[in-house]
Amino acid sequence: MSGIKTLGEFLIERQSDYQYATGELSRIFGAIRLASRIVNREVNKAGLADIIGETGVENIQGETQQKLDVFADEKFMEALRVRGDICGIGSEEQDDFVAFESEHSKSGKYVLLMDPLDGSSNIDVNVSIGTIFSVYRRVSQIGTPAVLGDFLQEGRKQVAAGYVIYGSSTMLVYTTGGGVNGFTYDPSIGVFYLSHPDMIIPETGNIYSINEGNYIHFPDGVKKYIKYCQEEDIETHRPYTGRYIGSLVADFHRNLIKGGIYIYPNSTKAPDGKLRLLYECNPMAFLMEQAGGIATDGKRAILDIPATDLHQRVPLFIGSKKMVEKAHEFVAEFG
Ligand code: AHM
Ligand code: MG
Repeated sequence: MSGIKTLGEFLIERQSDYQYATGELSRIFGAIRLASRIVNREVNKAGLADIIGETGVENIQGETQQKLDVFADEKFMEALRVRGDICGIGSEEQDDFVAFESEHSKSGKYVLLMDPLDGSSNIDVNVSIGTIFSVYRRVSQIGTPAVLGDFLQEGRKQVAAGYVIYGSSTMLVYTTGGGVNGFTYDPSIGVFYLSHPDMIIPETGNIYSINEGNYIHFPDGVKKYIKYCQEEDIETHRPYTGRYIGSLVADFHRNLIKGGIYIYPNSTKAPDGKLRLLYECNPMAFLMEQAGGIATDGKRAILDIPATDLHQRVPLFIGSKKMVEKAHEFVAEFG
């Protein structure tokens, strides 16, 4: 068994790398690991258990929640609440943040933001979905309830971020600022094993991922970049391959491994794009920068964008360094 490392072992080994090495981050990961195993079990039996389908309740963005979203939201919330290291949670599925009430939780030093089940429109067609999470140190006083300011921090302040992808295999990929590592889940014994150490995105690639059905609504710079991706050029290996799952975690994960660019731009239909800064873009941007790639809104680094609203949306250009830089050239020239 030499050389095989579990997520638990890896976290203990790396504990001294954290800026604040008190074991709390390891316990937070323990909660994430537990909740993701429970969600994984439900996702895998979704078709059998008839759990899929809509609850009919709309979330803050007016989108209809599906049962597994609610289930995942509850499981992550419960797992993190009982441990006391987190004083509050912001969730894409909740209108407002939740400040935990117990004295134990109030003395927690961290807040967590999450999209408990991203890509939920893919649940009933058996396509990969994911959980995205992001951890910050609170800015309010320890011992008091969490406040909005604890959640509205710049992405640059994240102490940890990651995702779980429920796919052909389930993986947990995370960073605490010292590189990106990926762990594959063995469901037969319930353990995550280190399978992708020190993940680095290729500097360039040949995959572009964007919902081209919205082409007509895109800004000119994005339209021209799409045409660039489709042109023939042997030296730059174009035309690129178009790959779009419509599930951010899955599109990101593939591009991280193979090299590529994912774009969810602003458009006439969605003036600020669709994706949420706090729940989706910041954690993915932290991971991407740690893997050697770039994440921007077309101009600014995502991690430097001030957070003003829990459900704030921003355009997202994320992926291989050279590809995102090329997309920027088009945006700068054509808008
Ligand atoms: P969700 O959080 O409601 O699931 O929405 C986010 C998802 C992303 O996973 C995905 O990249 C994007 O929405 C797809 O949107 P679209 O269908 O407009 O292309
Ligand atoms: Mg989402």
